[in-house]
Amino acid sequence: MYLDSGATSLRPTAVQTAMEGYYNQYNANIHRGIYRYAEEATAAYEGARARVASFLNAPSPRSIIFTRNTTESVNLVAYSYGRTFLQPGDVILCTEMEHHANMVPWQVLAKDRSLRLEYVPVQQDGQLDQNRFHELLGLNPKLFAVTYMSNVLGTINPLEKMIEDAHQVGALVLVDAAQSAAHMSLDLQKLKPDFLAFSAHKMCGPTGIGVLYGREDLLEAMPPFLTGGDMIKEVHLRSFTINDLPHKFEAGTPAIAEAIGFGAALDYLEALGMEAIHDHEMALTAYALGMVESIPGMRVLGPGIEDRGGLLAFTMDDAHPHDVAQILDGEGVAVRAGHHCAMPIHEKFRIPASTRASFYMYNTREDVERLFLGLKKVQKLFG
Ligand code: C6P
Repeated sequence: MYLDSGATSLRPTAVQTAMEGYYNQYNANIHRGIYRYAEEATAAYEGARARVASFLNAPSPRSIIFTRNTTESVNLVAYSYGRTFLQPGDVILCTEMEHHANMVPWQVLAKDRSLRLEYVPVQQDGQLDQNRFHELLGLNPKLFAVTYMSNVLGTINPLEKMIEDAHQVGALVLVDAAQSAAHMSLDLQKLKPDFLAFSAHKMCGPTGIGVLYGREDLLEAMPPFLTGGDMIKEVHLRSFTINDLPHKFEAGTPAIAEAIGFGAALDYLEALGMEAIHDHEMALTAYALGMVESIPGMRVLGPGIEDRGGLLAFTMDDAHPHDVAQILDGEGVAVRAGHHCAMPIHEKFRIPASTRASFYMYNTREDVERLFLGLKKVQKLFG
């Protein structure tokens, strides 16, 4: 029983079928050949980009860059935007609940460019401290990097308002949508981030492909991240000209099969309906939260049901999270234990690690019941 979709989701066969279709029927590199298969492959790859753009209600496919994952998307912005446009003494704002992928690149950039890195604190209830956020906006930050949904606390941040407020002081906003893109509908023209990053593998798609959405005027102004084939228009011995968006940021042969598989994953998600997926997960999360009291010593991290998404990280008095996960594994329940690549938020709550169950559309109430039967066993052994 799989309760670790926060780490990576399961995939429908439609995704593998789409990838096999490419490998078996029209395998070719893209943007190069003029034979039929190459044209078919190019059309399928660019079709997947258009699919992503429509899924996000992005203004144009030109603003969708395929990367390897969320981590690479954030690094692209830190290197290309950060190293070009930020000056010593500029302030970058981040939050204490970020995944390392949306924290370490800013630490590196801050050190490299002598920037000031400030953090919006997390309150005991697992929410961002909005008063402190507004105080920090008084420093006129140039960039605010924030997660839509915490992979530990489950907190869904009120980003529409926070982005509006950050824009008021002239800050750009990068949203880490790694945990939210799979679970709720995203409308870029409503949310209005300047950059947004996520990975296909958490939303029924293949590993090895992710997305960076960027405002087109910003992407136009930014220099390429990686250089080589495909990102150029012309190359001479001592000079080159840069290709148009989005190819400017996609050097080398990309993950063609993965992009095509990702397109099929988005078809699958939209056929089910993002609202229906979200409602189903929230019903499971509410069911799970309702059972917490039956396990003495179980403490759930993060806010109440109305401010969270479909995951539940917790500690158990007297039992280490790794032991909890191991016993649950013995009961056939797969959960994640550790710091979930978010050490600072564990430090904040003075815990070394936590156990996390995360839900998706294929999980059922019976899965939640089995999780809690397993936790009863843990409690009996350690309690
Ligand atoms: N979190 C988890 O089990 P990548 O590895 O680049 O696809 O995604 C990184 C990432 C960024 N932000 C958030 C909020 C995330 O949750 C993740 C990935 C997984 O929680 C694996 S560590």
